[in-house]
Amino acid sequence: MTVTPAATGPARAGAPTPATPGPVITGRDFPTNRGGLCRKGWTAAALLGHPERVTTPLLRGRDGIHRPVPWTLALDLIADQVQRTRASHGPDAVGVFGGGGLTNEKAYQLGKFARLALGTSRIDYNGRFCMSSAAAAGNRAFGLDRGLPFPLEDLDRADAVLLLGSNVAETMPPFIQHLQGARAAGGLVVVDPRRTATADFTADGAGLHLAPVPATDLVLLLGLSHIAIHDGFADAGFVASRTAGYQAVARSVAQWWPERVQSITGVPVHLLRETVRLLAQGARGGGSYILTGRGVEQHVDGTDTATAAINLALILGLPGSANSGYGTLTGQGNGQGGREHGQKADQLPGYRKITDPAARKHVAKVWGVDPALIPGPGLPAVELLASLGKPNGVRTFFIHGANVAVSAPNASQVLKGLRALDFLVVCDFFMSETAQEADLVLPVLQWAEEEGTMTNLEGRVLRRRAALTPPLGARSELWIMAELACRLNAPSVFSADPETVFTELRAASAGGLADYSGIDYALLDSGEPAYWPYPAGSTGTPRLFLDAFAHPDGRAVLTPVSPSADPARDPLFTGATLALVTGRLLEHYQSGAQTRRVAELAGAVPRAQLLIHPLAAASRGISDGGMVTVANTRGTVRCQAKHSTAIRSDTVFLPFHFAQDENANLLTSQAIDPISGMPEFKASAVTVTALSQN
Ligand SMILES: Nc1nc2c(c(=O)[nH]1)N[C@H]1C(S)=C(S)[C@@H](COP(=O)(O)OP(=O)(O)OC[C@H]3O[C@@H](n4cnc5c(=O)[nH]c(N)nc54)[C@H](O)[C@@H]3O)O[C@H]1N2
Ligand SMILES: Nc1nc2c(c(=O)[nH]1)N[C@H]1C(S)=C(S)[C@@H](COP(=O)(O)OP(=O)(O)OC[C@H]3O[C@@H](n4cnc5c(=O)[nH]c(N)nc54)[C@H](O)[C@@H]3O)O[C@H]1N2
Ligand SMILES: [Mo]
Repeated sequence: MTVTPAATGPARAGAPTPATPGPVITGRDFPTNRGGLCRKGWTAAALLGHPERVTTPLLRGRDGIHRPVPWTLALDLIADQVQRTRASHGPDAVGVFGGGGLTNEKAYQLGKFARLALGTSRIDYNGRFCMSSAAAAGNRAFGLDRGLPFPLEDLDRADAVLLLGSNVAETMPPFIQHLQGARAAGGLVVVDPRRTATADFTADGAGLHLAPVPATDLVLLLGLSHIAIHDGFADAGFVASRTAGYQAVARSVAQWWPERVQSITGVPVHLLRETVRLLAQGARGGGSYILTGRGVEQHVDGTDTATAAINLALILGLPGSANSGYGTLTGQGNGQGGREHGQKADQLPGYRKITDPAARKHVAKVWGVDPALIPGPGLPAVELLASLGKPNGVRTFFIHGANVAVSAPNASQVLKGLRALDFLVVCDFFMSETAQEADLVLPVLQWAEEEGTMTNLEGRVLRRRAALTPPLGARSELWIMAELACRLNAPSVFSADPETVFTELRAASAGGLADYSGIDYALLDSGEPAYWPYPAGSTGTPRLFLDAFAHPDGRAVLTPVSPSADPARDPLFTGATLALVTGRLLEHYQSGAQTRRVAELAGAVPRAQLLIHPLAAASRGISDGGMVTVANTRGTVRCQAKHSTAIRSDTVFLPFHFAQDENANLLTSQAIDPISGMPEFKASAVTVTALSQN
């Protein structure tokens, strides 16, 4: 491809001017974290002026080396490439991958950019890997998905909290304070195959730790529902007046008697009974909550498992009460808002369905286009990535805010796909492993440099203020989209100004499930809490479902679910294989693209370690600190072993924060949950072998 250099020019249209913080509440008063930050939070500032920051567009030459090019040239090149791809392969050969870390404004505009400027249906995002199963279960049961349908502070007064597959002590340290009440009442129950730092909080009479065989949580939850019903703990009044589907669920759990559940999950019957007793007792006292995390959701049956957790909560009468409930703990910075406004394959802004004619009509009107111009549903993330470079697949790909070369399942196949593309554009501020594969890297702004809004795990919309001037050469993604839309003669308007985009988002979301129409920047700046749905003229909704659930008849729906033998799932525990569980460490964030660059964090945990029980290690001749290979048909990881009695002896654990041959996702599979599209991140069969040291 021939390119003609053009002048960069001094204009920095995409760079916002730092704003003075408004008269907002101070960090220490903020109820969610009470001013507390975890270690990553305190060190995040180290990344802002980092020497490895990308500060100019970089074009990869034939020799594979990235060299600076001016912005005008970079944008012209992209527009030209998009047009060629569309002309030869059709609009769906252009694809977009977004991120749950993007502000609401960027996530919204990215969805619109894909559908109108690129004309493609092929957009999805990394939240598919994160919140999709819980979201699908929430929609199914409640008719609406907001991670916590209540303010986090409500937990403080609870007597019992059942925390399934979540290691908040490492992944959300400020959250721990909200478990104090349950601990004091002896009612904290942590379900994790590892004795995590979170499970340790149940010690000394503070509660229970259940350590099931990985991927058996669905059975565990069916067993808990069985006990709730058969031991007389069901809340008959609530079930009759506020739910539908109870009878079918009651029938379906009849076969999951406690001893059978013990034999599959390994959790003793008395602990199952005690868990139900604590929850039922709590519900009659200070309150009870059931919370799920990625450990139970990131499975091929993640939606059904989250559904089983909700069924249990409904049987006990927890949701919709003022002091009890069910929730899922949302992960990424904008994991909530990022899943509401259109960067999902099947979604339009305001949590609308792209297949719903009324939704298309509403959004098309706001965008000033014919509804027929909005493409239909695209492909969920795993399938989208699997289509890269394939016949009828995506050939020109945009990535905004994800490091898929490390974080997506079956990473070696993903890398192959990235390399098979005709053209890859990656917007990032670092040369992540994914950016290294890009034909063009576009340097964008970091959190402290941009204006916008985020929606937290409670559905509370928050303002993000620009506090720093970005490096010369970096641009906002809104500006990049606006410039490209202009070059592609896109219909509608693409603004580079966050407040203008937010105003449009409000109109697009009006009347949808996630209605933001009554929220504006002035309201957010005033410090008034803004929980969605917040229709114009209302004062928002801190607590959902108190009077009605979001289904048309106002009832919550119990759906019978049962374990099935999914042929795509790795059979666990055959021969000498161990179950590989992946997850997080306190010191690192996600693919490590950011935290491996912070000296303090990289120094604390410089490389991947495989947690293995001393018994499993001994039978394989693996020493503490010795090197091992962890392998299956998809790939091989080489790393150090660390003996630990805090893990089941049939299970090993690897964090997914590391790259190259320490990347845990070399081992995970692309098998997905048929309802949510969530991949199986949490249970892979592996063989572990000592590497002979010479
Ligand atoms: N330090 C740090 N904090 C983070 C992040 C980070 O990368 N680093 N990422 C953020 C994001 S995006 C997210 S989504 C959240 C995730 O937060 P969490 O959900 O707390 O994180 P994970 O470590 O992925 O998984 C939680 C636990 O699930 C357990 N687990 C694995 N398999 C199973 C199973 O089959 N059953 C059960 N019951 N448990 C299982 C693991 O042992 C692990 O301890 O954290 C957020 N916070
Ligand atoms: N094996 C295994 N794999 C997993 C998981 C697991 O538990 N186990 N968890 C999954 C989950 S829950 C998640 S959320 C994903 C996370 O996976 P990723 O989102 O791929 O992980 P990050 O490291 O956060 O990558 C974000 C990238 O975007 C850049 N970035 C940050 N902010 C912005 C922005 O505003 N704009 C742009 N353009 N770039 C930005 C960062 O520098 C970084 O390179 O990983 C998933 N993968
Ligand atoms: Mo996540």
